Amino acid sequence: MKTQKSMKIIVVGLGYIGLPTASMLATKGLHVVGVDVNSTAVGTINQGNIHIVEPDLDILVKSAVHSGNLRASTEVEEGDVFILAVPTPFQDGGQGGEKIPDLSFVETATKNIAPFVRSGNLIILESTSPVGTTEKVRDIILANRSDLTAADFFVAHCPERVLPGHIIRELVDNDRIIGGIDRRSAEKAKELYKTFCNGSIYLTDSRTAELAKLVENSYRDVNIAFANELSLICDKLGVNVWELIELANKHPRVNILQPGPGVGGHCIAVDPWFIVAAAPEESKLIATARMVNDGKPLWVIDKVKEKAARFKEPVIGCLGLAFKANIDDLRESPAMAITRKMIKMQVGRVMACEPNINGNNFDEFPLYGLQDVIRQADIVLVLVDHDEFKDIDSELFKEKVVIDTRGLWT
Ligand code: SAJ
Repeated sequence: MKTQKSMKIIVVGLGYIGLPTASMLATKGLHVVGVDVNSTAVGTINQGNIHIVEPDLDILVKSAVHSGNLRASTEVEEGDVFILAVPTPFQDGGQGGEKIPDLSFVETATKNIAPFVRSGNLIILESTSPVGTTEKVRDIILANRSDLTAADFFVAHCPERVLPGHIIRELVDNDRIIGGIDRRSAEKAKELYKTFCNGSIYLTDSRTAELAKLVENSYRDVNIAFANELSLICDKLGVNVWELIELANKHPRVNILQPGPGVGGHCIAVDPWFIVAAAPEESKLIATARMVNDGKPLWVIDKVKEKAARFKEPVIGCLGLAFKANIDDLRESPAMAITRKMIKMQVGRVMACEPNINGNNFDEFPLYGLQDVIRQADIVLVLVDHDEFKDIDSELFKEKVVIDTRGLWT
């Protein structure tokens, strides 16, 4: 049996999860090869640089590459452990209009590693996945390797749980769940994660681990939907939703989340659909929550249209485009969807401000500085609670119509 330090780990997918995990393992002294189809990203990483924005990731990658323990490549090779950290997006196609999971990246990655799997290897699926995907990974390997039996290699699911913006800290501190295809697989995966994870590591079977991850994000989605629904009710009844929530949360067993312009990102807006697609009849609450959250951007646009009707040539200042505060990630961002749609519908002249994005690297529509937007806008629409927006002098927007979807100034 090899010692941890002499083991070679192949990490497939060098995105927000794969790259931090690969770098963390490398800085703990393990030999890591990161594999990605994006040759530009591979080149960037091999120079010790990064292609994504995440606090402190640059330092970690630099030290991993300079230690000689992390190397990036576009080609898979033999190793002792394979970690799959590829995207699992969704696509339209459910019979009831629901979204269904797109497992093509996991399937392709598994087929790519299949020729390199040797007896005794461990394969870990990190990607958030529908129930049964870990078993599918095993079956794809077996279908591509008639010389191997299921007893020859180990397969486990270790879902990532890190919060974008805090990935490095949470990678080390968060508890982990590991679900093995069998007990031995889970135990082997635990040995590996123990090299960098300070949190507790809980072992279970692969299907429970898969569902636990989906449930965590669905729990948050349902709770945000409750807050978003309250914001609609409060608007109708003339009650300040932020004050309402603050007061209700004084109850020892109440903890309502915050309403917003909708739910974005590539996790919470996606993962609940994996449960709905698998058990549509049984997951009515989860599906409804998704629809409440997905309906919020349209509600915000209607609010803006209602106010804009008062002006002959309304100027609408959109504050923030990212899917949440203090990041530059635009994936599934409700702020982006709202801004884009208002431009398309010609609700008025839209001036967007996103302090975390350099306007020179963004060509979909022009970006403006904060002061310009506030000065020129008739309607100021707060879409993201970035720190930069928090301390604006309230005198500046005294005469303006303010629609604050994040409760930043209320
Ligand atoms: N949001 C609200 N109101 C709130 C909280 C969030 O409107 O009270 C919105 C945010 O603005 C954003 C969206 O929800 O648009 C999601 O943001 P988030 O911070 O709740 O979560 P993510 O998507 O950045 O990360 C989540 C995390 N999951 C949970 O907290 C249960 C993270 O731990 C997971 O690892 C990640 O999904 C993932 O990759 O699955």
